[in-house]
Parts: sequence; structure tokens; C-alpha cells
Amino acid sequence: MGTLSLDSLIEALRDEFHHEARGSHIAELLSTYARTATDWRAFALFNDQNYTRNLVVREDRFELLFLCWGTGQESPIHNHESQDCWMCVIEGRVEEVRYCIPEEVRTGPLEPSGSHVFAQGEVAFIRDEIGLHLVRSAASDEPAISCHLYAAPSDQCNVYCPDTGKVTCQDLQNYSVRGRILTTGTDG
Ligand code: CSS
Ligand code: FE2
Repeated sequence: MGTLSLDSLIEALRDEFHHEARGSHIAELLSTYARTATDWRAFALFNDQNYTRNLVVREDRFELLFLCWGTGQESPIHNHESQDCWMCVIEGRVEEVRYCIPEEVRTGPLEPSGSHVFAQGEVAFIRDEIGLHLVRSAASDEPAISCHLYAAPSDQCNVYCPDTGKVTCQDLQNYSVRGRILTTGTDG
């Protein structure tokens, strides 16, 4: 695969999800995009307070976002509501820490089952059968940007308290849509 623009990536994903989506091909598309494109810059918007979810496209079968991880910013430990989730690093390095899904009545701390640092062009994949994870910038002095493909889209996920395993449902809020910061009155 040569180079991919954002529009051609989206077209290729549409095509893929219109048929039987092939995971390895999707990972290859995302990786090619991450290694060759620069047209994500207008969509990758950081915020000092929290990591940001910057929506690029959302359709029935998938959504594509750029997530911006400032230094020290991380997601909560969360599930993916029966989604397939691909994460491809666009810039910097991103760490994924995985956890097993706790038993229903568990009340103790969650134990990590492993962690991995992903570099530019590397792709992580997770769904609920694999486990839970948290994601963060890997370096203390360098922010990171990752491209996330969720199939299908979701507005919510479950968030797990690391100390107790307690589960709460969290709304997933977008910070921007195609480069335009949303001002919905929430501090998302
Ligand atoms: N699922 C998290 C990011 S890590 S995959 C989110 O969408 O905010
Ligand atoms: Fe996730």
C-alpha cells in the first residue's frame, strides 16, 4: 500500500465495512495512513484538562476519531460495549494497560494483565472478550495522537474503578467534530 489521505482511508473503510470487514486489512489501512499522512493535523485538537476525542466520521457501521493524549493524560479503565476497537498511533507513543474483566461480585482492586507501548504506525485491537484497558501517552515529556476506529459507534462505555472494581456507565463525549470544537456547555 502506498500513501493514503484521510478521505481515501474513509472510503476504504466504508468499502470494508460494507462487505465482511477483514481485521488484518483494516489494521493495514490504519497503519499505512498513520505512516504516510499529515492531513490529520487539523482534526487533532488537544485540551489541557483531559484527553480529547475528535470525531472525523460516524456512520452506521463505524466511527473514526483522533484521540489526543497530553502528557500525563489517560483514559479510565473501560470496556467497549461489544465494539471492535482498533487503535493506531499517529504521533508519539501510546501505552495500553490491559485488565481482565472482573467477576460480577468482585470488590477488590483490578490487577493489570499486561501493558504495551505502541509506536507510530502500530495497531492495537481490543473487544470485550479480550478484556478491559486504559490508554495513555507513554512518555512523560511528549504528547501522543492515536486514530481510533470503533465498529459499531457507541455513545457510552462502562468505566471500572481501579481500587474497587465498581462499574459505572459513562457517556463518551467528543471534543471536536471535523476540526470544530464543540461548545455544548459541558466540560466533557
Ligand atoms: N475508548 C476510549 C479511548 S481508549 S480505546 C474512548 O473512546 O474515549
Ligand atoms: Fe478503549
